[in-house]
Amino acid sequence: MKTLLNYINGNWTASASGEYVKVTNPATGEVLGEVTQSTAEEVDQAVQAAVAAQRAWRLVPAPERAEVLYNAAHLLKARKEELAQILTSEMGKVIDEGRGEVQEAIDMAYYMAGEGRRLFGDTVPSELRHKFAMSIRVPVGVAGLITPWNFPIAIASWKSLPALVAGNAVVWKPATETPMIACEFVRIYEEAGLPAGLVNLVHGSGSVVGHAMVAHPGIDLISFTGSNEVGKRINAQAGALLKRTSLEMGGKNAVIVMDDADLELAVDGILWSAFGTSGQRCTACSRVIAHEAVKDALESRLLERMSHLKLGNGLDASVQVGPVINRASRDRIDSYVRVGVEEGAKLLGGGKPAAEGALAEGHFYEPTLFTDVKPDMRIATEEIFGPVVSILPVGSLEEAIAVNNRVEFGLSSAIFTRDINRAYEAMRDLDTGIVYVNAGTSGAEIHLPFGGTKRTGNGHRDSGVASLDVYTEWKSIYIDYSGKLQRAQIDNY
Ligand code: UN1
Repeated sequence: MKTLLNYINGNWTASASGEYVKVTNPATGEVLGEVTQSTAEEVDQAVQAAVAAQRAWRLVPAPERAEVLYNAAHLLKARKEELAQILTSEMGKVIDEGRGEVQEAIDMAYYMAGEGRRLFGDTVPSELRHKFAMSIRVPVGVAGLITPWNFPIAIASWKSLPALVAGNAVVWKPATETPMIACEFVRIYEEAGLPAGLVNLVHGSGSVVGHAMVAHPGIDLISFTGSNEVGKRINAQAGALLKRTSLEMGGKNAVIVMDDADLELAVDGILWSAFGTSGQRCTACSRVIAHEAVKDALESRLLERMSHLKLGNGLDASVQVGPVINRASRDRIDSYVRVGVEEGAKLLGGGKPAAEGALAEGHFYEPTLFTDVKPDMRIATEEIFGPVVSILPVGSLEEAIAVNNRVEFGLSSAIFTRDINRAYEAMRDLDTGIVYVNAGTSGAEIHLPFGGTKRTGNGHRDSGVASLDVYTEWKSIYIDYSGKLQRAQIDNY
């Protein structure tokens, strides 16, 4: 059994609290380790280390900072399989997806390392003679990262890599369910040559460690991915301190299937987006907005394919659907299914926990399909974060787009159609941060901005160049080489 420790100022230490939480494999119930539970005191130690380390780091040329990121990228790549196994054992996603997630971190590391030689600002003409004008990016200072269990290394990479290449230090609270992969990621930074104090890992609960991070005056910004409920609390607490927050929260993503769609392709896309990661992605498809002309065909094809999905331990390569994260999550998913039935939605398949044989040791839920779901039902509007998908029939593209847009979230959406005019109309009108044409709602690539509209976020983006906006301030610089006072807007007019 492993003991998972904090990493503060380059030292692996246990919290003085003496408290630990067990880490278990959600597929088997096996106890994998225990993780130290920190207090505000350790947050303070981490912040002090970060503040001191950042003072020197900001002066290291960005291409040199990037060398550490390249090293980290190589190490992530060399350890891809080992990391994927760890990730799957503590989080549950099937091993293929575990590998995919580690690949996402590798891609992000190479991409952000490249930013060491870009970090572009603008040089623009001055309106005055003998005057030069430019804008540059400067680090914000110390970034507080609070990350979820569903993509424990990919999302940590989206946040920590741009923070570091831009010259910030990091205090990171990973999810309590996934401390093993977090420790491995930090070990990689350590081995890559990152100076002590630049990444500090503080394990513990949101109510103690997360709260202390948001409150700490030495942490300049908070980047958070997780539930809306927690995001709102962070925003309120940070807002009172005028602290920058980047929030990425819920989704209620839909796949639109038009009457001219390639149905087999749409079924592939829906199955992957709805049941991949057992529906526990921010980008998961939880609504299928189906044109009534293809609704029946879609239902029968989906049901047929669902009946062949194999549930089990994600480390077994033949398994397609792993467990959900814990018992509470399984129960919450089940209560949503009961709500759906009570609301009058038609349950076509699944609809209960899966607990036969070896599955009884873990937390499994049957892939579940509802149909004849109305747009205002709770199962059509609230994030379920499990393998449950609802079919909502519509009669036109306009209605499909309206149904997509009426939820309070706006992360990802997709349309299956062979009509290029309809595709472009959807690209223009779907009110989400990510839109797919002829692919499911999952599968964002790291060099594009990741995030959503409305209550999914607060206008910021993870990954892509856009993520640099979270971790940098703009500084505008004017150099007057005229040798005299030149007043802008006055002396030139
Ligand atoms: C998430 O669920 O928060 O697009 C991240 C995807 C993955 C990332 C998901 N690349 O589904």
